[in-house]
Amino acid sequence: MTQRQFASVTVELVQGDIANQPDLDVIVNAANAELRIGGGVAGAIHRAAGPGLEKECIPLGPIRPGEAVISSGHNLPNAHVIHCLGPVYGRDEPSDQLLASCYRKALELADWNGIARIGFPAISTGVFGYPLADAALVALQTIRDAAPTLETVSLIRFVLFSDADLAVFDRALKEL
Ligand code: AR6
Repeated sequence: MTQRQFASVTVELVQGDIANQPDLDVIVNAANAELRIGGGVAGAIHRAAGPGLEKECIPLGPIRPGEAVISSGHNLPNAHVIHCLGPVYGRDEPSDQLLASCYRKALELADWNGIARIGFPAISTGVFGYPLADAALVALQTIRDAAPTLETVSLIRFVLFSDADLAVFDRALKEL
C-alpha cells in the first residue's frame, strides 16, 4: 500500500475489490449512462448492493460523460455510492478533461455530503478503453489539484483490480 498527503487529504493506493471496502463512507461506481447494472465495477457494486440500487438510480439518469450523481449504498457496507460516467476512449472528447471532471465532480459531491472517506476504481480503464497509465496521471493530478479545496474529505483510496494496475498507479503517484 502506498500513501501520499495532498493538503489535508491522504491519498492511498491498494489492490482489491471496490465493492468490498467496508471502512469507506462512499465508493465510486464506473457507471453507464443509464445507471443500470452493467459489468465490471458496476456489476460488482450492483451485485453487492442488491436490486434497490438500480431502482434508486435509474430515475437519476441518464448522465453524460464527466458527470456524477450520488445514491445511498443499500446492502453495501458504505452509506453512499457516487456514480460517474467516464469517457469512452477515442469517442468522448476531450477524454482527459471528461475523465478529470468525473473525479472533480465526485469529490465535490462527497464534500457537499459531509463525507470523509471515499474510494475510487480506475474509471474508464476497462470496457471504455482508456490507457491505464494516462488515466492514472489524470486521476491523480485532478485529486492533487482538488485536495486544497476539500473540507470534509480526508481519505481518498484508489482500489485497483490487479497488482499490475496498482504498480502503474504507484509509478504515476511517484511522478507527480
Ligand atoms: N474492483 C475494482 N476494480 C475493478 C473491479 C472491481 N470489482 N472490476 C473491474 N475493475 P470497468 P469503465 C477495474 O469496465 O471502463 C460497465 O459495464 C477494471 O479492471 O468497470 O469505466 C458499465 O456498465 C478497470 O481497470 O469501467 C459501463 O458500461 C476499471 O476497474 C462500462 O462498463 C474500470 O473498468 C464502464 O467502463
